[in-house]
Amino acid sequence: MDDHILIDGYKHICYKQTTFSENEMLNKSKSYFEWANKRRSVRNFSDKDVPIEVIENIIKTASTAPSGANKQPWTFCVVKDAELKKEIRLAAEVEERKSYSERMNDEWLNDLKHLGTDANKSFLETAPYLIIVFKHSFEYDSNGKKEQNYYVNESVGLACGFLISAIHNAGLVTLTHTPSPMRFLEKILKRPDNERAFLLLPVGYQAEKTYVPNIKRKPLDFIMKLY
Ligand code: IYR
Repeated sequence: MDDHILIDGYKHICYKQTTFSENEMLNKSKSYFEWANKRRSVRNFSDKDVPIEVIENIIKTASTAPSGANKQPWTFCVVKDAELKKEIRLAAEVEERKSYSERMNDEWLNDLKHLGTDANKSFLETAPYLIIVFKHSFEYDSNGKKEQNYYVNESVGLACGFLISAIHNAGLVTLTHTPSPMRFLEKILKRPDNERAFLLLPVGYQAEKTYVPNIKRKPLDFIMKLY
């Protein structure tokens, strides 16, 4: 018999968060930060394969994120097929060429200079997997009637954060790629009309020799205000 109560007729199960001594908490929070601070966005991938079970675990982790009314308004499309990856790369590069030459203004292009990005997206073919995250603007119930979702961008953004962290935890790398507009992904992957492409993440091992820009994270004084 499980430990539960009814609140307004709805089952609530007993929840117990594991707690630590203050000393353990200090050590754990510090080492978690140090581990998180090692993560970098990487654009150079090895083509070495990764077991699909690892990708499945990463996606299950992403789906533990909180969401508006617990609607979990997301689909994670995993692309391993080489032909499909090529099709996505070609379509992304069409948009990216337009973005770099027409859509992004001088300030934006200038802000990106130190990252060394351009319209070439070869990583979309090299990485063993592409995870394309779709947000559900709304749902269809079993009768085809539309149902609302809530805080969809916040929810899916949180799930993507969990996803990126899980990828880092597995010793793999990724990059938040946002070829804009992203409607081509809905067409190529034949997604239903309640789904909108949100983020594209290539996932795999980093290439043997990888360099990343020497960026710095803002110090605590800049990002935290204690009241
Ligand atoms: N989506 C483009 C451009 C780009 C935009 C931002 I904001 C970045 O931080 C990095 C790149 C691309 O992926 O190249």
